[in-house]
Amino acid sequence: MRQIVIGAAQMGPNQKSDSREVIVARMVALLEQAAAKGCTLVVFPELALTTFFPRWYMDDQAEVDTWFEDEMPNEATRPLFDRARELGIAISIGYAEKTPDGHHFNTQILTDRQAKIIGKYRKTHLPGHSDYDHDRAFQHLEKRYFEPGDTGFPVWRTQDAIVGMLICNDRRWPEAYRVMGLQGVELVVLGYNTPSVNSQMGSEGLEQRLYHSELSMTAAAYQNATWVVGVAKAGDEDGHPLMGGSIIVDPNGYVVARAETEGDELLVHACDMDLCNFGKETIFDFERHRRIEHYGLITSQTGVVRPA
Ligand code: CDT
Repeated sequence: MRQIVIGAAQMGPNQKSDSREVIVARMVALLEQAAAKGCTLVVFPELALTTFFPRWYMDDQAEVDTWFEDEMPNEATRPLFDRARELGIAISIGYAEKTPDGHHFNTQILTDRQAKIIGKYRKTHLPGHSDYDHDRAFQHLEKRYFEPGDTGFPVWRTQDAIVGMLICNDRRWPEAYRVMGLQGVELVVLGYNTPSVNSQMGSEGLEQRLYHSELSMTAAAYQNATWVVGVAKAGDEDGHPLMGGSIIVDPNGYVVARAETEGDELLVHACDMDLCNFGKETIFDFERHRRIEHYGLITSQTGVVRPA
């Protein structure tokens, strides 16, 4: 048995006026709870350190940059890294990253149990739009503030497992999981900020939005015989509701833990990485069963081309 006790640290809302220090203190409190339950890995949401700022239209790049981190760890996040090291807990955190040469990414990092960063993933699938959209009930300006990630979908060996990361909208794209599946991934950790309301179809409803989120993660877990841990930042951020629905999914696609609130809430599950073996050796033994001669369109064509 290769067991990792994983904490999915769902976070409640971060208001625009909340300082990084106040937010990090909440994250440390979740980490302490995780330690008491024996976790060796805790996963935090996308853009964990700030409000979901892409809902706000900004013209001034200096203002935009106030939502980004120039280095990690930094002064505000050091208490989290220090406590994680003392407790021997690996962490995965999402944040807005500004690189020394001025690039902007939506990023997630993974540490080892000594709080050393061993992996960095930059969000590939950026939803939303670049310019102010008058037709939406509210804005989703990820394409304005971030560049598409340049990392691809790497995996890392840590805690005797093969681990990969995704960020929010990435969780809806089967290609992303499959690229990691082809590297033997056994655990996909991901954070998200998903508005409770569809800005382009208000009638959609929360139930369907939660269903689509869960469907994406459970299907991918089964089809790649991997654990998936999806962690929300939820609740009302300055009048804009984000849905919860954080889950831990086993390699058969079953949800083994699910958040019940839209606040700070820790889900814990002892995840046995050896549960991935059966699926990987049988129905999803890629080496024996995949037919790559028929998959070319997936990488040669982006959009739909219908027959004449
Ligand atoms: N953060 C993020 O990627 N949210 C998207 C919302 C899509 S609506 C523009 C998501 O897929 O959950």
